Formats: sequence, structure tokens, C-alpha cells
Amino acid sequence: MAAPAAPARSRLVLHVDMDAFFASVEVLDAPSLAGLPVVVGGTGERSVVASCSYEARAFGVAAAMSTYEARRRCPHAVFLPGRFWRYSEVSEVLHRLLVRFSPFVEGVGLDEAYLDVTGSLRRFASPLALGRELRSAVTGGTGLGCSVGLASSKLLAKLASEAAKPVSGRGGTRPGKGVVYVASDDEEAFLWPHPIRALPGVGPVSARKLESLGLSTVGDLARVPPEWMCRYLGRSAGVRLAELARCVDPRPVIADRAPRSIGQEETFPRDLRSVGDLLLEIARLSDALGARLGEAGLVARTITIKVRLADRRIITRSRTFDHPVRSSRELRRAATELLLHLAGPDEGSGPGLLPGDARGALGGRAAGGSAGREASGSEGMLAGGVRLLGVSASGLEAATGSSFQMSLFDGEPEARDGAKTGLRVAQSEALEMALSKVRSRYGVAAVGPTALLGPRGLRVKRRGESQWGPGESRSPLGAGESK
Ligand code: TTP
Ligand code: MG
Repeated sequence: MAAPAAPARSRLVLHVDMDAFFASVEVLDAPSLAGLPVVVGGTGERSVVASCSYEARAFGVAAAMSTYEARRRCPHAVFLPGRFWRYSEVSEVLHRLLVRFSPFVEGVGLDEAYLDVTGSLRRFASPLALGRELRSAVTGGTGLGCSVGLASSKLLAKLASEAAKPVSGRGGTRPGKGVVYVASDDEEAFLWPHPIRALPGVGPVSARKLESLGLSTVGDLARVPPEWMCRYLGRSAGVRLAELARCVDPRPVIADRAPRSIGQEETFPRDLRSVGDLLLEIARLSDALGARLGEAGLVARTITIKVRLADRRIITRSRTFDHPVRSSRELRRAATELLLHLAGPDEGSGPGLLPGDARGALGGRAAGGSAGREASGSEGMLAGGVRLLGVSASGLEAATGSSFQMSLFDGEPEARDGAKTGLRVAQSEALEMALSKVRSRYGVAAVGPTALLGPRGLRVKRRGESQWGPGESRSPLGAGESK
């Protein structure tokens, strides 16, 4: 599925590429090969090398070289025919690891992928820290080495991962940097010394043409007027190369299997009848959902609540926002509005039915546009009891700095005061980040909104908890609290 990633400029793209992939898998499965020159490819007369270990590269062996030539250069290498099924198996493991770092993963071949990690960056101290963690996760999960590049575009991220590779030469093999991050201020200094063949779309024919004109590096290309390139290469190739040479590469990361929606739901051991209880559950579910969106680096445009009544009818209600939503607080407010709308006009104002902060969060506003499958009329629909409650987020996008700024405190008094809003936004972002760090260290129950504080501490929703019905002994409200 094609899913939109973050808009250009503000993006952080990560490129990961396995080191000597086929050859490394062979070494992994036969450890006695470690440290030896290993060549994987066809063994026939007209065959070529598909992959070779860095030890083989030290003898001048390279991918796409004829096997005959590889044997001549390194006769003592171990030549193997390759096991494609096994490489696919490892590739699948790699993909499963990568989606933990971003929902926007675009696989390229078996051993490389681009990730839009713009939103995920919030969980890490820096782009380099993110890259290092991903690299050690890949190595830990597959037993294989990989190289990682990070930059604002696919072009630069790929070149950065190449710059992170191990190095082989006459003197032997030495480890590479492993992770290279190209900051936006360093893009030209990094890109321009590369040969023009480093740019996608520059094949041997174009390269020869440009080299015959005295242009050998990307920097040389960047210095000639774009019209000049169009004259020699044709309009579309000329414009494209002129842009790439100036570090302009807006190609998006097209996610292979990005989620359409993320949701939390819970089936209760006893049907809930009080709006107060339902709102507490909404708070728990929204809190858990906000944490999951944050972990995935996503924001959402549409919030949906799902209610299964005691008679098993299902009702859904959703609201679509014109700004992205991510914080637990905003999710909770939207879900609360939707639930109260279902509960009927009197429910939101009756004394004692709502926790004080839930009433405050509503700010007297009515629920926005709603849609969904209707069980029957909506007045007092929940009075017969609620068996299951769910909150989900769809219309997902990668979170960017600006999407957070627009989403927070919208419609609240502080939002009208520009200076104050900026400060609150920064404070809130710092708070969300701190919460996420505390939770990753001490567990999901370590911190949460005061509304979830019960006599036994925080009653947070854990992922997957009660998804298919409650356990025997657990009450979501704690013993004796359920009405
Ligand atoms: P690459 O990533 O280009 O090469 P590599 O992983 O072997 O080495 P490195 O990335 O460290 O430079 O290709 C990935 C795999 O794709 C490679 O292991 C074998 C396969 N492949 C082919 O089958 N034919 C080819 O012509 C090439 C280049 C690769
Ligand atoms: Mg590779």
C-alpha cells in the first residue's frame, strides 16, 4: 500500500543496507567460513558474482564481475551457488525489525530499505542515536552486519549508508563507520565530491557524455546552468539531474505495508452503565492510543469510537479534524465528545456523571461531524449497558514538528495568545517526550493522567490487553469499583 510520508524539507530519511548480504548469510549459517573470502554467484562459464565477502573484495573481487575473473583474482575463495529461499527468509526478519522504527518502510530488493523516520526521531536523542539503535537491532535480530545512512532525502541517505560501509583494500578489511548522518548544513559538502555516477539516473552513457564535457563530480554538475544540462541530456533528465546535484530530491518513502489505523479496545467483564465509568475507560484507551501513536511517530486526522452495547449491537462514531491529532489529551477530548454525543444531550451536564476534568476538557463544545453504523436512535443509547469500548485513529501521517505545533491546545484559551502558545507547545512536546522515556524505562504504568489514578495506582491500558475479552479475575475498574 502506498502511504504518504512526511513532506520534503523537514524529513529524516534512513537508508539501511546489509553488508555483503548473500555472502554474510552463508557465513552466518556456516561459521567456519568466517574471515574467509566467500563468493556467491553462478558457477557456470558465463556466470557472474552476486555477492562477495569483504575479505574477497580485498583481492579485487566485486559484484557483477564474471565468476571466471573472480576465480582468477582469488582462486582460494569459497565459491557458493546461493540459496535464494534463505536470503528471502532473512529479508523477512529484517523487514519485521525495521517496522519497529517507523511505519513508513519501503523495501528495495531483499537487503535494503528506506524508512521515513521523521516522527520516530522524537524517541531518540539524535539521528545518530536512532541509526545506531536500528543498526544494533538489525545485527541482534539477524546476526548480520548492516550500514545505515540518515539525511533529509533518499539520495543523501543512500550515499550516507554507502559511506558507512566497511572498507576493503590491499591491506585487508577494516570496519566502516556503521552509521553516517548528513546534517542539512553539510549536504553540499558531502554530495559534491561524489562522482556523477553516484546520482540515480546517470548510467554509463550519460556519464561518458558528461565526463567528455569535463564534468566528473556532482559538484561540477551543480555549477553548470540547468538549461545547459537540458540541452545535452534532454529536458526531463536535465532538470532532474540539476535538482539532484543541488541536493533537491523530494522522492517520498512509499511504505510497503503502513497501517491504515491504530486502535485500542476493551471488552469489559461486566457491562458498564455509568457515563462516568465509560469516560474513565475512554481516558485509559486514549492514553494508550496516544502512546502507540507517539511510539510509531504518527499523527491522525480521524478519531473513531466503537461501542458494543449489551445487546451486542455495534455503534461507531468518528470525527475528522483539519489538523493532525496525536496527544493522548486531544484523543481523549475527541473520544469523550463522541461518547457524550452518543450518551444523549443530558448526560454531559448531569451532576456526578462526569469526572470534573472530563467536563473541563469538553469546554462546552458539541461533538463535530460524526458518522458510522447506527444501531438505532442515539438518545440514551448507552443506557442498556456497554460491553466493549474502543478508540482508534486513522488518516495516519508521519508526525513532523509543524504537525505537533498545530495540533496542541487548539481551541483552548491559551491558543489565542501566540507567545504563550509557543511556550506551551514546547513544554507539552518536552512533557510527551519525557513521558515516553519514563514509560520505556519503567513500564507503561509508571506515569499517566490523574484521571486514571485509582486506589491501587495507575490503571493504564496495555497493548493487546482484553482485546479478545477479559480474563477471569480482572476487572478493568478494579475490584469493587465497577457499578
Ligand atoms: P548489494 O547490497 O548491492 O550488495 P551486498 O549486500 O552483497 O554488499 P554491500 O551492500 O555490502 O556492498 O546487493 C544485495 C544482494 O543482492 C547481494 O548480496 C546479492 C544480490 N545481488 C545480485 O543478486 N546481483 C547483483 O548484481 C547485485 C549487485 C546484488
Ligand atoms: Mg547490501
